[in-house]
Amino acid sequence: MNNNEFMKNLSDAEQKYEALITRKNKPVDFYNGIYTKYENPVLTAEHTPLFWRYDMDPETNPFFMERLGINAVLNSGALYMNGKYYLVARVEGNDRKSFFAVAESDSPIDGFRFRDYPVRLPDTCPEETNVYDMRLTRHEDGWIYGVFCSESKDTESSDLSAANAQAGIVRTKDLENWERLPNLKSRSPQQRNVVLHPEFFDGKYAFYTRPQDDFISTGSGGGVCFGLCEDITDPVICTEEKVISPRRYHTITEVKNGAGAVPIKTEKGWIHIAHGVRNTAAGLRYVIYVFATALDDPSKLIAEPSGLFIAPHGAERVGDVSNVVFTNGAVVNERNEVYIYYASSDTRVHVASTTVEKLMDYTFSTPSDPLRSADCVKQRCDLIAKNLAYMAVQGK
Ligand code: BGC
Ligand code: BMA
Repeated sequence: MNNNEFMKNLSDAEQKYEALITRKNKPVDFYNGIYTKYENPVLTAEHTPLFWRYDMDPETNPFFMERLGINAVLNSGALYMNGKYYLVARVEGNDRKSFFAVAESDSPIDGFRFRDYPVRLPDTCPEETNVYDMRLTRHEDGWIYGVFCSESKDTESSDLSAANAQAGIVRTKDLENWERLPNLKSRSPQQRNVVLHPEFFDGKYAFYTRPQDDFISTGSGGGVCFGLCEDITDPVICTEEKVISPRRYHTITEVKNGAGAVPIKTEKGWIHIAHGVRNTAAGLRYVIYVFATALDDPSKLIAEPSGLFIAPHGAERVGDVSNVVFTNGAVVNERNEVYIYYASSDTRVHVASTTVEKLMDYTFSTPSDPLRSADCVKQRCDLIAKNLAYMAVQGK
């Protein structure tokens, strides 16, 4: 390839990149009254800077070829701070290793641009092979914590894919310099989907955990749990991990569930946006659901609207791990707007928007799951009867 061709390919790629980053997002024609969905994902592999992927020097890269491709940008922690929206995304290289990178924008729905370098996480665990799914908690102690999954090979198993998942912890003030703390210690051999509660409880740090017996299967793990920790610099769960959102037979949480975004504090309780998993002939299906816990006791379940909150739709259904939506970040701005960042099929990040008021109405006025078809029919007939009576009075 001659130099002119190199320059042309580079300039085409640069133009496409700028057009992608500056592209405006708009709501799609989807209505459920609960949240708005948007046309474009907010982050994709193509949102990563060209200089992360290409060697820009024609001498060493005569064909303007991707040298270190990016496969996907997914599960992203989120923060709203000083008028800006920050996403700490899970970026996965073509080599299947994930890392974290900060993207920021003045708008919650578009314009996200990655910083020049990914997060250079302090490398303190020689056995750690992969890191992913960071939750960002702005804690009342003044730090921003990132709690993520630190995955290592299970050397005791003869199964090559057997792994060990632990909760890694970092903290920062600026999303630029990260201090790594020891991994969280709990009685469970496996921990993924751990979230730090933003406030002290009983003077202690509080974690949402998800104990599992095994890497993939929860075994005796009963669901999303709550446990306390005295010292964040020597993080040990010192209380029993109490189940707060149990997984249940024949529901969207049958196989697994896990905390998602850091809970949102509202007048009526802490609202948790979590994920539930069931097994199907086509593999695991991940959906997002909501539950609420008491303001004075974030381990006490006070509401759980029935069923799923966000499910994969249309193109969201297809990707590296199809039929998955997953969230680990949501923000609230000063206008009480809520932006939920969720990834589809382990491939790209979308946003759904609502308000605190609507989220509260959804959480506290949606009936809960009666758990049996017969009772679900009864629940629906009650709604139909109420509506028909109301419509008759209205003369419709
Ligand atoms: C993958 C995660 C996945 C987990 C359990 C990990 O190796 O990186 O995306 O959630 O396995 O399947
Ligand atoms: C995991 C999560 C996510 C992922 C999901 C679906 O258990 O921790 O990383 O989105 O599986 O593959």
